[in-house]
Amino acid sequence: TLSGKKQALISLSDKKDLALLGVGLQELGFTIVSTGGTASSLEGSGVAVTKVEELTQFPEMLDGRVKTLHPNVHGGILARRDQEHHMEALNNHGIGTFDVVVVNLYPFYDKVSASTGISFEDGIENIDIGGPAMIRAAAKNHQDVLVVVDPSDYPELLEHLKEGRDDEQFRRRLAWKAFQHVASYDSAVSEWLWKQTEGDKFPPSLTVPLSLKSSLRYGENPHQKAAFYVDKSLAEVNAGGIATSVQHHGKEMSYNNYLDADAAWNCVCEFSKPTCVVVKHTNPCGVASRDDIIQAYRLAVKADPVSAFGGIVAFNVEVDEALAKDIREFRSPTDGETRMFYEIVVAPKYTKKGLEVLRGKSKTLRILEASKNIKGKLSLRQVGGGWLAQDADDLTPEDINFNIVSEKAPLENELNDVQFAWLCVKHVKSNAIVIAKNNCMLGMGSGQPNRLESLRIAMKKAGDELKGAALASDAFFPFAWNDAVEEACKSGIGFIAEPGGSIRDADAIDCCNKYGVSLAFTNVRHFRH
Ligand code: 93A
Repeated sequence: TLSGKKQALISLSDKKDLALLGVGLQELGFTIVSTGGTASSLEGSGVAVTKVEELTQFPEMLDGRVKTLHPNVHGGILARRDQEHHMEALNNHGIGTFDVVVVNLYPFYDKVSASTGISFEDGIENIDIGGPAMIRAAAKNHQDVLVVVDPSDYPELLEHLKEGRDDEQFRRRLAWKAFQHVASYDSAVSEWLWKQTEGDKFPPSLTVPLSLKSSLRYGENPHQKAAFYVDKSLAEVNAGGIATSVQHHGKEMSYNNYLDADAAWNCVCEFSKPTCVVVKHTNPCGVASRDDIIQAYRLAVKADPVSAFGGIVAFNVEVDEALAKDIREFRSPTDGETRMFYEIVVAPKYTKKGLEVLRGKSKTLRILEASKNIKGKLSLRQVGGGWLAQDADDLTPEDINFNIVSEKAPLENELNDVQFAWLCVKHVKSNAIVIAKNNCMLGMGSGQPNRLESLRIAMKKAGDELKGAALASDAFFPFAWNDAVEEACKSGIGFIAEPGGSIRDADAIDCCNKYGVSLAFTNVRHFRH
């Protein structure tokens, strides 16, 4: 500064740890310049402050729209200390330099989140202009200015200043973080404005505000580097999902863990009755609903105990002590001896005791608490050189009509079985076939390049139990006679549900009629690739 005293500029909406910062900087001999609310809060903590109006010799004006947008602020941030003419210009105008700039922005996401339902005008007023300008200026001039946007960086900042260190890497890291903060903020504003203009019209604008959640040890394989990003716009509106889940215990989540946990959680959230879903390599390999969740858990594992070993177990109800003990003790139905081993347990809630028991199962078992995904999200997939965007497959059983096209009409319990199979098949990779009975998945075939092969795998897994069971197919059967439909009918399947829409639909109907099997067309396809 002019007086030779170091200056810090602080302007914060999120005032977390402000006292710690203010007191720390004051003790280090900094003069602190601040905006209205931030200044009052600092004074309340016994920190001396210069109000920004004193510095600019202008009042905050236009309802606060113009507070810090002034050469006395921006000159002091942007001047290059190593350029004589820059310093001369500051001197001529009596402008002091800023060594530290701490700013975070108006809480835009919170304000425009659906739950609070704010007006368009209020949304506009919550677009921060002065804040990003200061952050960008300081980040551009990070060679001379330390810019901080995250309260968790205050301790390191203070330590850095105390030791008089000059660590170029630290400055650059802060600048990187600053630009990320502003970029994700601007994406959220842009996304919101798009929605105000275009509603839910497709295609959407793709300015997804991402922030790095964590670096991962590796990707799908150990030779691939990997990281996990959170969609801030979704996180801020509490959109739920695996990205915002809380890990209570266990080894660090891996790339594949996130994929599998997501698949298991999405599937289990479909069901309204107490349900357990076991996932392996992103496919549900065991699903069961029961009033007693322990029974559901055992049945889900029993559906395919070989696959369930090392799998992900998800529940849509709280895990209490009794369930946790069963998860801990349950022995593999294959040999009746080996205790089942899992990578992850996911549930919406745990009792204290339940958590304690699960923690005792193994050091590595990852225990996740997740909240339900909101609907209407965008699904994005990368292909070489671009992205594919689509609506998430959000249809619920209420959206599906099982139109009976066979002579034989199903009984009520058979209709229930087919609905259950349908909810499962939606979460199995195509070509997907699911066989289910009495709220329990008996067999599934996934990922085969032809439907017949998926059917055969599902039937093999269901074994003798498939007599009278229901079968769901994620897409229509291209052939019936001497093909999948006839094989299913011959095996004793009682009810088949498929979308229909094949040029050989009539064959499928004739075939089911010949064998006395019920057939429903849903008109809805659930490919998942
Ligand atoms: O309305 S603004 O876009 N115009 C400005 O000149 C300005 N300067 C700082 N918003 C501005 N700010 C923002 O005010 C900061 O980014 C910070 O989030 C907030 C702090 O205000 P206060 O100290 O009054 O609580």
